[in-house]
Amino acid sequence: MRIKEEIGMNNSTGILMVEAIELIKRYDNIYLVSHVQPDGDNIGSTLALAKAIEKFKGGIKVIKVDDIPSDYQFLPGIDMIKNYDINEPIDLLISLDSSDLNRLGLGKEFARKAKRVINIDHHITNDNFGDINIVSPSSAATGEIVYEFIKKMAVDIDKDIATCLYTAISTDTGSFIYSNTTYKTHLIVAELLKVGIDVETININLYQNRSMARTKLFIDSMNSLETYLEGKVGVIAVTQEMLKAYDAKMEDTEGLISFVRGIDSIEVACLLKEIDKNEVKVSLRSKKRIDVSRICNKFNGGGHIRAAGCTINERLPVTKDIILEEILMNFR
Ligand SMILES: [Mn+2]
Repeated sequence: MRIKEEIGMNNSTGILMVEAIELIKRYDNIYLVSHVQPDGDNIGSTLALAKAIEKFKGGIKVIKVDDIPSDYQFLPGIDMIKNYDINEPIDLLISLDSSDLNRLGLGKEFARKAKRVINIDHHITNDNFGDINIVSPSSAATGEIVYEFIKKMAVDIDKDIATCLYTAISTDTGSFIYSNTTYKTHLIVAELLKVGIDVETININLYQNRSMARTKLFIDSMNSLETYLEGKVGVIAVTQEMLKAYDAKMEDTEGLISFVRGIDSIEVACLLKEIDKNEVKVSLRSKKRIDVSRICNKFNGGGHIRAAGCTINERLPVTKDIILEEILMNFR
């Protein structure tokens, strides 16, 4: 009993969840959406909530706003993510794991059309774009909030839902080692394991499934590593040319930046992803003291203290200079 109480979030979050569930009961045309460039928390928490609402009242639609990386194709309910016509009636849009409307890609248009928007997220930079905002920056993953939400709905967490939630929480905590991991994280995951999910298979799918193309991309980009401040800052880059050479996609860079942060001297790791000639996506990770969400905020990006990102519309070498200057300033 005591454990159940401890997992629960604070009162105001609970009230917001009750209000959100009332909207789910009231409306017919309900859509779920998450951000572009989907990750495990995005897809896992979306499918978990989709399956729960399916059990709760049925008729839920999940909007596809980007391609699904191959790592997550094993997830139960992955086929629920589809293209939908913006001209269909839409009453309620539930956004997951997205800090602002722009991150939703074409989901933004659905948000504009919807009568109500529920915003469920854990990014500290969330701008509360919803009519109901269930935003909990202390949660390691949106999957943790969705776990609470499904409990509030009084929907039974079955193996499929638990598999999706485990994936969401495991990926956003780097397999439960990042600083966002709390005792609540472990309590929730303990509840998920109780359901009898196949953790071994999930972990092989998530972490022991790297293609050879991706491995070669890793080796090549690690060769581009440059360090600054006596090895405290590490920068690597992935160019379009490299992707072409290994027939890889930008999503294949997943895990690269953690590898750089794993170097003993590194405090800030930076990955530069060349999307286009004049568009570079910057990913930052820190180890102990630098708040990288503050750095990314300056360039209209966002994220978390130890993991953040932004986009800079410059050529790759120029972007490197701009972001490096900002990073180095944070060490003063
Ligand atoms: Mn997340």
